[in-house]
Amino acid sequence: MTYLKPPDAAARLPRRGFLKKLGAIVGAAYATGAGGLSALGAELVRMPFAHGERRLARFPQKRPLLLLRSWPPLLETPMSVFDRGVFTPNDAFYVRWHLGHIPTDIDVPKFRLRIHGHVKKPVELTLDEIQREFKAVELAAVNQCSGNSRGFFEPRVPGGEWGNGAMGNALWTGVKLADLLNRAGIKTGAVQVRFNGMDSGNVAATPDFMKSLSVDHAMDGEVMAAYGMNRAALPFLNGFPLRLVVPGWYATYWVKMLNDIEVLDHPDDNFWMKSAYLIPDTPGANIKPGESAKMVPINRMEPRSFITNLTDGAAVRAGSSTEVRGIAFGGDTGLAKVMFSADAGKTWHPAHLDEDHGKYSFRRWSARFDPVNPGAYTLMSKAVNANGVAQPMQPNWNPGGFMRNVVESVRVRAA
Ligand SMILES: Nc1nc2c(c(=O)[nH]1)N[C@H]1C(S)=C(S)[C@@H](COP(=O)(O)O)O[C@H]1N2
Ligand SMILES: [Mo]
Repeated sequence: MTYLKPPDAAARLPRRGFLKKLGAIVGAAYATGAGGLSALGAELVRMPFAHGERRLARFPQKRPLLLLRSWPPLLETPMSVFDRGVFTPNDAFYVRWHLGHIPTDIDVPKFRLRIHGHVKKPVELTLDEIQREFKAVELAAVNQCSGNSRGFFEPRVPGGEWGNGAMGNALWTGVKLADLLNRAGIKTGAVQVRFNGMDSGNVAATPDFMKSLSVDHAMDGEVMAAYGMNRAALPFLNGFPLRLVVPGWYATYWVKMLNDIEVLDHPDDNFWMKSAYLIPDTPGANIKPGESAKMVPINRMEPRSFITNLTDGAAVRAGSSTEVRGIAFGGDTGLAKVMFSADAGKTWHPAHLDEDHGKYSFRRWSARFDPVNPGAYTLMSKAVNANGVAQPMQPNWNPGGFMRNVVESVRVRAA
């Protein structure tokens, strides 16, 4: 798998002009794509919610992306990208980091993945050993931030005000986490496995970003340590040289720049497990504002679907047929069907599903829209997954702004 290796032994995030370009403004060409963005001159694009003005900024190895925060970076994928195909190109893939110190320079031969803790034999592996000594596996899977679409929450909640583009789908290449753990040998009494990356806070008091999975989950044969993304090395900002892939689970567990795996004989009570990323333990993580509930760590994803070729305000021809298309995913399982409505959810028709890239992948869907009469139409799509879970018609709410998966609508005009 030499094609996955960076060109130089010492991989470096290209820095030339980087800081100068931070916040760089690009032309309105990018601002007019599908997905509810509208151009505000050449300078800004606007997400369809309050405080939704965004610049497009260029970061290393990335095309211009919607800028939420320059450092640690929060970069969102414009929805128009999702209309081009079910695999999100690496240079368009969204970016989310919590902590200020992110390595920009990695000496690959010196890189080591440590596996230690409650194991029979601690091990240290080079990237080369991981690539040569373990069986390579590939899986298409959606990586979605827990807070994707938080900007739409009403009442508003604190946190990054993402539109719908804090998600992406890639073909991940790597090794089974179970194979890595078996090399070290898990001791009886182990309960969780904790993952840590090479990033850290700028001050020592900042809790290091670490996430844990149960031993059973870590050993399920699906969770991967990936060194390839769409058959290329991971971009730095998406976790070069190695990241965890937790199919069907929210991206907070997909630890980037993974270099430390610790098997624990007790439940992890670090800040990022105990205090952050908690959801109400209710269906759809849904509560009323002000209500309290038992809180649990966020976990499995819910089904979602989006219309990608038409945006709010689009004009179509009355008396003729328009193709409506989009993407959908089942969350923690495959997609059973996508339903399409052209009358704000009164009647639904099954959409056509394109090629299946596996149960954790985006899948393309399409439907015909035949407006007989001129006027306003509200288009909707609803994904139903293989467990029979459907997107709800009412948005969920919780104080973290997590797990939005309501049926989205696009209002168009036939003339
Ligand atoms: N090391 C490290 N891994 C991390 C994070 C982080 O801050 N540090 N953030 C997590 C969160 S909350 C998200 S949404 C995803 C984002 O993945 P991406 O930047 O590749 O899109 O990375 C996850 N892995
Ligand atoms: Mo996230």
